[in-house]
Amino acid sequence: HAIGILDSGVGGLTVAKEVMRQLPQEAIIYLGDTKRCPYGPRTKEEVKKFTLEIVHFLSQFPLKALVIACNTATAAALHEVRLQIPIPVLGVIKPGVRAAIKATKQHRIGVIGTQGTIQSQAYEQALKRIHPEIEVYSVACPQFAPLVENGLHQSELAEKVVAEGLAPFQNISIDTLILGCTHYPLLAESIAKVMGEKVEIISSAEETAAELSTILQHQSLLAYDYTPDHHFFTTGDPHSFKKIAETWLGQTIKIEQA
Ligand code: DGN
Repeated sequence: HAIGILDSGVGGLTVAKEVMRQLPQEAIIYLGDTKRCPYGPRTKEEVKKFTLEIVHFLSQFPLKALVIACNTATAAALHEVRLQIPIPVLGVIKPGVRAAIKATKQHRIGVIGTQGTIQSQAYEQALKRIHPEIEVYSVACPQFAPLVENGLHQSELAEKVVAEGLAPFQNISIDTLILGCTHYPLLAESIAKVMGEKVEIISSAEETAAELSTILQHQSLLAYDYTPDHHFFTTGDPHSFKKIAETWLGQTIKIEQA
């Protein structure tokens, strides 16, 4: 049985990469809904519908756990997906929140994400539930994910767009910034450059993979002695997906159209 991972496009690969690193014996079945990306500007109902469709597609494979590796989809549909399938389902918001709480010293945390994620206030609520005194500054960066989807994350344009998107933080002092969209780790260099070295950048990938590992251990679901065969699907153009995926993952992959 494999680990299902879904995203609106290539963003969830940041989580897949970390799952491969922490759980190298596990097989992954990934779907990136590139054709319908970005999810950020869509309504909650629409994102929920798309997410359930992907879950339905992935359910044709034998899965032992599912990771919703998209913050927008986690905010819109995590609860619903958990009701629909009888396997452990993880989102990426809670793991990111936990990592940020561990990292912050001044209890002043910034969150960047899509409009959908920021409007849902999912981060704010989750952070304040653990630590009511925490100050949260949320900024939607709708231009970031499309940059990554178009393979422009290492361009000069990316630096300019990132600097503009993060401009609201010029007048706000934070010590921790949550990358509340799984596409953003691909822009981490430009983001770190703008924020400066005093701000710790948190991506939820590492913490999500760690949580997955704990769940598999507790439920005796870990794979052993196994050379995993990963499958990657995209609803969009397989060539551009493959290019971004192979550079990011550092290995060649098979990519199929879904
Ligand atoms: N990668 C997704 C997220 O984490 O929210 C969304 C990107 C998008 O669809 N705009």
